[in-house]
Amino acid sequence: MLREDGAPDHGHPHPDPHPHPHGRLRPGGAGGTVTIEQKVLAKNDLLAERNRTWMSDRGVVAVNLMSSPGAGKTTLLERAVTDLGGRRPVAVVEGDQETRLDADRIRRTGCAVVQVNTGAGCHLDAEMMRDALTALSPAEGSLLMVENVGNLVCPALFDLGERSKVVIISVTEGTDKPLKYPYMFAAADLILINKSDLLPHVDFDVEQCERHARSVNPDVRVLTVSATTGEGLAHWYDWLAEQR
Ligand SMILES: Nc1nc2c(ncn2[C@@H]2O[C@H](COP(=O)(O)OP(=O)(O)O)[C@@H](O)[C@H]2O)c(=O)[nH]1
Ligand SMILES: [Mg+2]
Repeated sequence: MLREDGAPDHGHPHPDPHPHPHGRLRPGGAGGTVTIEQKVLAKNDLLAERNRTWMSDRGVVAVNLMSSPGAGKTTLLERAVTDLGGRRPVAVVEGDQETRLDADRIRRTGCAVVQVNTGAGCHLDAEMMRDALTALSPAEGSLLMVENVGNLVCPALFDLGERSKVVIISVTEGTDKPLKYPYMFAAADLILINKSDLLPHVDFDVEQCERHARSVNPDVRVLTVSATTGEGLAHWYDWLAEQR
C-alpha cells in the first residue's frame, strides 16, 4: 500500500478492494439482518478512533482534504506546506489510486510525505491512515495534511481519525455540486472555493454555491481562494491555526 520505493503496488492487501456501501448485501436469515456496510464502517470507525487517540496523545492535528480530481488539492498543499512550514511541523499523506506523482510534488517542497496507493479503492480508510502514521511518525504538535482520493462520494463516508474535513470545489465545476453530492458537503468543516482567479472566465456564482452548501450544512465555513495567485490563503491558514 505504501509506496516509498517507487515499486508498483498492485498486490495491496485488501481482500475486497472496494468494501463499502455501493450496494446492500444482506446475509443472514430472518431476524438478524446485518448489512455489510454497517460492519465495514463500524470496523473503520473503531480504527479511526484509535488513530484519533494516537494523534491526540502527540498533539498531532490531521486535516482531511477532499474534492473531485483536479480541484487543486495538491496545489493548495504545495503552497500551504511552504507557507506554514516555518510556523509548526507539517507532514502530508497523499492518497491516490496509482502513482507517487503527488508525493513527489510535496517532497520537492522539503515537507515530510508518504504516498498511499489504494489500487481499485476510491477512498482512504482508517487502516491506511494508521499505516501512514506509522511510516511518517509525525513530530509532536504536527499539522498533518491528508489528500484523499479525488472524488466527491466515497471519502465522505470513511473517518480517518482526523480533526477536520475540508472540501474543495473549484469554480470550473459548477455551482450545483453541493446539491448533487450532499453527503460530502454535509461532512465538511470548511469548504474552499478554489481557482478564484478564473472567475472572470467562467459561469460560476460564488454566493449561489455558498447558498447550496449551506442548504446541506448550515454552519459550514466557506472561503474563496486561489492556490495560483494566493488570494484568500491567509484566511485558510488562520482557520488551520485554529484546528488544535
Ligand atoms: N487557475 C488555477 N489553476 C489551479 C488552481 N489550483 C490548481 N490549479 C490547477 O489545476 C490543476 C489540478 O490541480 P491539482 O492540485 O493537481 O488538483 P488535485 O487533483 O485536486 O490535487 C493543475 O493544473 C493546477 O495547476 C488555481 O487556484 N487557479
Ligand atoms: Mg492531487
